[in-house]
Amino acid sequence: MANNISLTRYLVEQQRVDGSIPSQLRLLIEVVARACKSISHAVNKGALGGVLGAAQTENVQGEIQKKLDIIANEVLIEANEWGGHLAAMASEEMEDIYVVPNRYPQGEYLLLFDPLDGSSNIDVNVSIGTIFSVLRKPEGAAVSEADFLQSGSQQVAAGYCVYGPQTTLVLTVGRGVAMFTLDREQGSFVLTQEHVTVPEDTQEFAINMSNMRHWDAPTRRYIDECLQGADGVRGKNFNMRWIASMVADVHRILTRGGVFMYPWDKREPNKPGKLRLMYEANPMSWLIEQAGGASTNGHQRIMDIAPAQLHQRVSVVLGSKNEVERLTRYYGEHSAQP
Ligand code: AHM
Ligand code: MG
Repeated sequence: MANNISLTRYLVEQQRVDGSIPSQLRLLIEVVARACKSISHAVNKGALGGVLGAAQTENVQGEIQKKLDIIANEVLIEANEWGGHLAAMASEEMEDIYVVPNRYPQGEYLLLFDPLDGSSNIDVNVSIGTIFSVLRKPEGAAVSEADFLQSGSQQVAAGYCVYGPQTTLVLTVGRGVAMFTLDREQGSFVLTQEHVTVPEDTQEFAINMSNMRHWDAPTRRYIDECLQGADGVRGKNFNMRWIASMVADVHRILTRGGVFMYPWDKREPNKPGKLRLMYEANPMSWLIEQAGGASTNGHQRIMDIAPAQLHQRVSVVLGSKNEVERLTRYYGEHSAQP
């Protein structure tokens, strides 16, 4: 790989090769990356910047917002509203869509984001991140929430930025997955890995084990078998990791394989899961699939789900292909039981 390929150069060259990044989309990705740089800066300052702790507000999901949730949301909106590349935005932290104000030109794209994923890790100095997904605005009338209700397979770009020991931006526009590391001296994202692949097999799973008693039967069976290790039907030992920041767990899986699960559970039986389809599960599913992995809700490919609501939740199993397929089989066998 050539040295020092900036995100800008990567995007320009990619457009030349296969036409996959028209100029409005390139501007959009660059602006999101710039916003992530600014969020990374705020995250790094921590207590010195007065950004830790809770705000006195709740978001649409009924969760207490952290100061950084709000800061990151504002940074993304302010960075993206004026460039003419977007028609509207939607965020985990806002109940309604944010339509680009009249004083700015409207573009052809829609941006969705979880501005600060892993909020419970902010104050304990553990990796957190920003997740984003880009859709094309359907032709026609003024932009509305209904325009956002497209399946994940309609995404034109998706990615995340993880604020960890390094700040890394991970991106797909449908031609594989590329990773860019923030060079703080240059102030730019530099390409550090292309053609990211998730190994088909793994011996590592990620799930919040404290919810075990609430799980459904297929999840229990799968994890039980992993825990039996070399003595059980799997005939091999498994390791476990759970960071409680989806960005960090997915980043590990893109780096060395594994399977990530946040299944439906009995704590809130009327909700399909904890994670949100539009700005968490869909972008992560596309990245994982683009890297050769798989992603399902147990019954259906996540990116085939037709969304009914902006803040819809979903059960998530994603990562190394053979493990995801095994779990899908367990779901199939379970629902086939009388
Ligand atoms: P958030 O977007 O409000 O931070 O919530 C999503 C996070 C995911 O990043 C992570 O996988 C999960 O919630 C952790 O949940 P739990 O604390 O139940 O283990
Ligand atoms: Mg989140």
